[in-house]
Amino acid sequence: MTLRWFGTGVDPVTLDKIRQVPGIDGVITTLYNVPAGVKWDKDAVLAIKKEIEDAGLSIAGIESVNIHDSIKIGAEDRDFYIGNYIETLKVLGEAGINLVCYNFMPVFDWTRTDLAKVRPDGATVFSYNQKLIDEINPEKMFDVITKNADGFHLPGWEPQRMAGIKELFKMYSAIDEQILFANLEYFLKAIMPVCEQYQIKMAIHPDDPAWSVFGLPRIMTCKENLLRLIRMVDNPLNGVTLCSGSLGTNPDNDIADIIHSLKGRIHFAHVRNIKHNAPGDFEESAHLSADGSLDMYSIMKALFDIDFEGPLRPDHGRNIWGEVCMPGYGLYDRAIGLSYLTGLLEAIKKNKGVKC
Ligand SMILES: [Mn+2]
Repeated sequence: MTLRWFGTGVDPVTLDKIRQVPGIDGVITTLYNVPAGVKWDKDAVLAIKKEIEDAGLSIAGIESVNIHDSIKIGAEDRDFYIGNYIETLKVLGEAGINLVCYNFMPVFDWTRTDLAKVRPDGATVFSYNQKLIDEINPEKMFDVITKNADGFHLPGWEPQRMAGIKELFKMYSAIDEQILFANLEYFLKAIMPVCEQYQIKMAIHPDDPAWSVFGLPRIMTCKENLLRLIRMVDNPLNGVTLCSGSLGTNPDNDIADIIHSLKGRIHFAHVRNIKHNAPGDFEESAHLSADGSLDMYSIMKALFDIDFEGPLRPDHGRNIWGEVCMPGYGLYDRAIGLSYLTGLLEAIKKNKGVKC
């Protein structure tokens, strides 16, 4: 059981607080201010590792090492950026870190239309409404997200990247799903030797929401495409981050079935709930099954049944009790979520006669 932590000076949640969450084993972290495409500094990795270990925790994995757009587009300079990625993996491998989460979404990472939708109990959550997206000029999307973010910079919405957004859209204009898949395959084949050398598991995060946004291609959206990913580079180190909330944006995705079909290739799990309001319209909810549309018991049971052994974390939380935090990443609701998931797992294990 882990929680995501963005680092001192970025994340208002401190490691000493995280350590007090019952059942916590480690954190998922990153070098937050390093732009995509830049090689990670060895001393900075060792420093954050030491800081986390000094706090009585460990690094369970990195989320994320972001992929430069040239790699996703297949631009002429992609080998340069793949080279930097390989150097970063070496630095991580030498530091004893062997799980890397990444995504392959064009231009925008996760997308929401509201970062603080008020729910009936007064909690605020991320929400998404396709109708609103259809009315927004994509070049304005960055402003929509940042205006909403209480002065925090959000993962995936780094200002330096979004400054060139017009240019980015132009670069992606010739990219369709097939080309994006081919560019992903090229990238994975290039990095597999270094992953083998250090036994680093690569765990691609599904696209969120799990459909095309602003006409940009998206490929990590459903069981069929996830299976295509693991087969096209058939190395056990090429795996998936099972994010129930991202895949769950599409009600056609049967999360427990997807988990079973990816047995052995899920290296990391994000478990959270969402509530479907209408097609293309959803909001995040508490982790509790009854508060949303996903059956959290069946998701946790499926992970147990396939012998999933990687790190698992609750995902975004609601903002509750007036906490001042990065939207989606307060301590309070994520700690509640973690406790709930730990409880489900204890019951599943004991029901199967497993001691815990
Ligand atoms: Mn996720």
